[in-house]
Amino acid sequence: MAKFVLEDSRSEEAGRSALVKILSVWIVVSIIGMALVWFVLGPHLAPGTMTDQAQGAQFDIKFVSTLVVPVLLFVWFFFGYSIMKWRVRPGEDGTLPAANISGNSKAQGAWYIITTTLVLGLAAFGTYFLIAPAGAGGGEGASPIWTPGTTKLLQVQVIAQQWRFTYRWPQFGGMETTGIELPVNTEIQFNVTSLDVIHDFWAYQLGVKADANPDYNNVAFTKTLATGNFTVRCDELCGIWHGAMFNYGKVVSQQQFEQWATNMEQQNAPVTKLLPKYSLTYTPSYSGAGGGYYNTNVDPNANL
Ligand SMILES: [Cu+2]
Repeated sequence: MAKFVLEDSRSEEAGRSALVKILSVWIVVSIIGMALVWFVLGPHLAPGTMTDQAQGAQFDIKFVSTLVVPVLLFVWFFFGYSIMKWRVRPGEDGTLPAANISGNSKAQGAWYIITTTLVLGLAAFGTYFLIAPAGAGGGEGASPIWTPGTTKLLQVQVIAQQWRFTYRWPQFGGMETTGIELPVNTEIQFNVTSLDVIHDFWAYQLGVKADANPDYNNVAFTKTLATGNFTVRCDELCGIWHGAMFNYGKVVSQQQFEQWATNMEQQNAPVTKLLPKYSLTYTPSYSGAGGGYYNTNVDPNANL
């Protein structure tokens, strides 16, 4: 068998100069790419900037997306360069390129150190930003660990059921509405529950997402920062019309909100009278989905 002869481009020196070439182009392109992602793409990333929590999520996504650029480019550059320069040509020993990498402790060490640092760094970053500085906007369960640190909260109960959301307002006489409006620059406390199966309250542009479980009060916070529209979707497969379980909401001025809520309270007063007492969870009636719902241990026929 003919001995394999190293070409110039495969000597150690040539390899090093190739690496320097790849690295310099990589650094320049990475800086440009990172700037583009941060400044051009960044402000358009989901979920927007309508609330504190949305802003926080957008920052996290922007940061991670920017960090991804050099990693992705390095893989592409290295891959492209390898194919062009180091591919096995007809008549060559195909095991040589692999042999150059296996057992290369420098390359392997660098790989381990860089990937471990990146992953652990991201874990620390994610954990920190999940808790500080403004909470994550996620459902925190019945006794939330992170709270906004103010007692001046607008409380909105989200009642999910197959296949709609209803909103209940304990600070407005316990009225129920099918739509949702929120005042700007206000801390909101969502109390999310379900009347039947597992749903999920996902107010996309608010950066809020909380599971809606029957017989459970799931609390989520957000602080509105800008007016605008938002979409509410169910984000837990909940039956045949799951895909149709959505509605729209609005963040409006505080004055507009007061007006809307007061109007709704008056309009709904006759219905509110018939509702069960405001409660953090409700048990459905035995008469099924069409039959409304009642607090635990209340005989639905007692009012008839
Ligand atoms: Cu649902």
